[in-house]
Amino acid sequence: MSRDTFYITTAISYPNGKPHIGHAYELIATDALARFQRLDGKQVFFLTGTDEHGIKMLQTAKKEGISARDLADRNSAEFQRMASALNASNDDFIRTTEERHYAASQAIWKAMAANGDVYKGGYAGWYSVRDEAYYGEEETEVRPDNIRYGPQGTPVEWVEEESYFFRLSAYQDKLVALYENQPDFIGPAERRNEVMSFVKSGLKDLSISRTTFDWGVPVPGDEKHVMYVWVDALTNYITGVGYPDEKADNWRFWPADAHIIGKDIVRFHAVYWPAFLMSAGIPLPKRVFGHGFLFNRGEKMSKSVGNVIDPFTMIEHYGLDQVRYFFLREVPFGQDGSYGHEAIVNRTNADLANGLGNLAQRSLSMIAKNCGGVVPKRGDLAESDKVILDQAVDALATARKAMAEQGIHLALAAIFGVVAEADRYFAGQEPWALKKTNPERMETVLWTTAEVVRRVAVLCQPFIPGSAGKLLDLLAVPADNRDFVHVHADHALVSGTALPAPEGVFPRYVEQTDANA
Ligand code: ME8
Repeated sequence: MSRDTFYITTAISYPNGKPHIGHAYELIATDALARFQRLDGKQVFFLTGTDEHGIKMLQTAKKEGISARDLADRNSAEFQRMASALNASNDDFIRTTEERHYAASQAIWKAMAANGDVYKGGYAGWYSVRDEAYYGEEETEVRPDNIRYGPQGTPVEWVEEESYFFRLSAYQDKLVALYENQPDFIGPAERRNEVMSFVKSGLKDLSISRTTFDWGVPVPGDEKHVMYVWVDALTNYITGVGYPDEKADNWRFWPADAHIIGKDIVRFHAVYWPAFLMSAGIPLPKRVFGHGFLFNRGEKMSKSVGNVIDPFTMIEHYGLDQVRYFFLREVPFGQDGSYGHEAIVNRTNADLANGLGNLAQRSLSMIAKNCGGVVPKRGDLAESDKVILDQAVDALATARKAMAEQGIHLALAAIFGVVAEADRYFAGQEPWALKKTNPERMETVLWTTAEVVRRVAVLCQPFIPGSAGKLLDLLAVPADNRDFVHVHADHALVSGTALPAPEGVFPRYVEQTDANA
């Protein structure tokens, strides 16, 4: 039986610096996935937050001459500000320094220990502070600069100290069985293959505590130790829905339907996390999806933009929905992508300003001028009208299938395919010529076009929520008639309904020619 709840998370970001475009990208994509399910009738819980412990935080704070807590407070606030600036619809924002999270982390630790999977020993091995990860010697290499590096290209250091261990080796077969029995557990396929071969090559027990610093969650019963940052970080996903109180109202959202993370941290989510959960007797998430990395093409973005790696500047310069649309449509979700000024301008001008925006503006201004500012009269529908109207309904089915597998770009391609088709329909019907020859037919063509715009706008809400909402306002669609069930013809525009004065929703980006810009 399929559940009517849907729980989705982003990774929680290290607040050792300000948020960058990679963080924004993950949040935008996860927001689109969350909004899609909400509009499709699910009860959604969407969690994001900040991962505030670990040596990386401590070292950065030292460099800046402040405490780790002050650094976390300052930058976590920036991450929260970014979430609002991106119009993210997260239901909660978790910080791992919160009381509730200490309780959850200590509870899962105790459950793993009670299951016999935690023991004390001595750790001696390589550690990367930048990745906050332990690596086997065979995964590291000494480069010509005489520094030893880990598999993600970050320097590693030798660590030797008393430590608690998690019996990860005992979970090797269970993990392989999980990947085999639940082939959707890891996506996309490349990530699944990587994890599968890592696990099959043999798992060693994992060091899960540190004694050389105290910025972390204390190990229950042995407070000289703090938990390895990834043990507490991964636990955020259950803290967020009430663990260890399994009677908490939000606990019904567990297990998570999807953890959306970057490809660099798939190992933690697809190997350590399910092993911890199995050990603690907690159900496993349904899917871990590793998206690609974004790279600035290196080109100068625009004279006036300055450093557009900063998500705030980017939103201010191009517009929020333009930025959201660009990343979601341009980068196949799951693959790496690059961004640059020209690519953003070309994509958003073509699809938003000249595409959807122009179609809405042309049809709505004709309606304002020629139909008395009300939804035009719908006469008998011709075959061509029915075809384009049906395409918008079909796009929902295509988008639903794509979004179930995080194919965000494919969903958008289907929806904007309808826009392109509707543009051809509008041009082919020549409503401006019908005005003299057949005004009734003109009204039907304008009704059909406006109705297609309505359906497309409903479908666009997860991706460009603000602009899609404005389009629906221009069509006088009531706020409670905007879910995906309303895409259907039963909820079509009613002739005679008064419409507000049309206005442009997607301004065209114009290059600034001013030499000082
Ligand atoms: O890894 N492009 O935090 P983080 C796309 N705290 N995604 C990127 C990116 C880029 N250039 N750079 C980073 C951590 N990301 C841990 C997670 S979860 C229990 C703990 C993604 O701040 C990255 O892959 O380094 C990760 O999913 C997220 O941003 C946070 O990265």
